Amino acid sequence: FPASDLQLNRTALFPIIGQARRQNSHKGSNGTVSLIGGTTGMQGALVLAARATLYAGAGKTIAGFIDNPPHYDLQQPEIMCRPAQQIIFGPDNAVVIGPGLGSSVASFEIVSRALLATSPLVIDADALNLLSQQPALHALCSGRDKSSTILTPHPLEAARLLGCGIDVVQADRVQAAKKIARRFAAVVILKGSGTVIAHPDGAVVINPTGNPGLASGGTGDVLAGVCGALFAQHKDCWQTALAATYLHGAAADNLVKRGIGPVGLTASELLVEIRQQLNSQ
Ligand code: B4P
Ligand code: MG
Repeated sequence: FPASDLQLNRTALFPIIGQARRQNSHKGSNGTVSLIGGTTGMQGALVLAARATLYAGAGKTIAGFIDNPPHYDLQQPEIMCRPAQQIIFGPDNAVVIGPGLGSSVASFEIVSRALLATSPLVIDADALNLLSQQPALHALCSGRDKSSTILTPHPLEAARLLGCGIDVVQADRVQAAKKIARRFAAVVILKGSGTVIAHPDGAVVINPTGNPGLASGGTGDVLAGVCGALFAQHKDCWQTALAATYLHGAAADNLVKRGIGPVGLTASELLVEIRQQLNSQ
């Protein structure tokens, strides 16, 4: 994609959205996503992110729960549920870390392991909070290949990453996203109305899709899952961040057009719509 003057639309995102699958593809060639988080009381966050990976086309999804893993997801038995400690990091698995992760010692340790691995990595929620609190994690993040990490903060998480107030972030969202991208050497998706996507090299794009129907619990977890699935399939960090954000917002816009929201739109309802968006030409 071209850099800062990119008009984000379906045509620009053709490398990912509406692309036919190779006739002889198989689940191994459609990308594996491992997700880490879901502490007791927050398991739903990881489940939502894991379900989103399936609807966004991942070949294989493994959900690693930081404690008390469920045997399986009754509604989505395609997801393999494991203790987080059993997740294997490798260059071929995309990893989503953070939804419902908590801030225990075990959480810190697994975030370090994830940052040290070469896997394409999506860092969300509690993993972002650990990153902002722990200089050792910050150093590991900055040392990674900058085309292998996506950070997905909402404004409060962004404020923690920058060590400033939420009002400062919201007063200049483009600058805030750029600063985080540079500081952590990662592609940043600064969420909220007018989500800003920033590249560590300075490129910046404002996403045109999305609406206040997304302002409810779990929609951020769905976005993290979509990022993981597209990253696993297409490998390109920047394209993944742009396409995932666009698709997630477009799904919400289409639901609202059909009267499903904005009031009462649920994160789960985004899933089927995201699949439809991804397959439509
Ligand atoms: P948490 O308690 O950490 O919430 P969460 O678990 O991360 O929720 P979730 O994962 O579902 O949603 P997320 O925001 O990641 O913290 C929430 C707290 O952070 C709030 O209580 C508030 O203090 C602060 N906060 C969060 N967002 C804020 C904002 N925009 N302004 C000021 N304070 C904020 O992901 C939500 C998804 O929905 C994103 O994709 C986002 O882009 C989208 N979205 C939300 N509102 C939208 C809108 N009006 N228009 C378009 N898209 C919107
Ligand atoms: Mg969130």
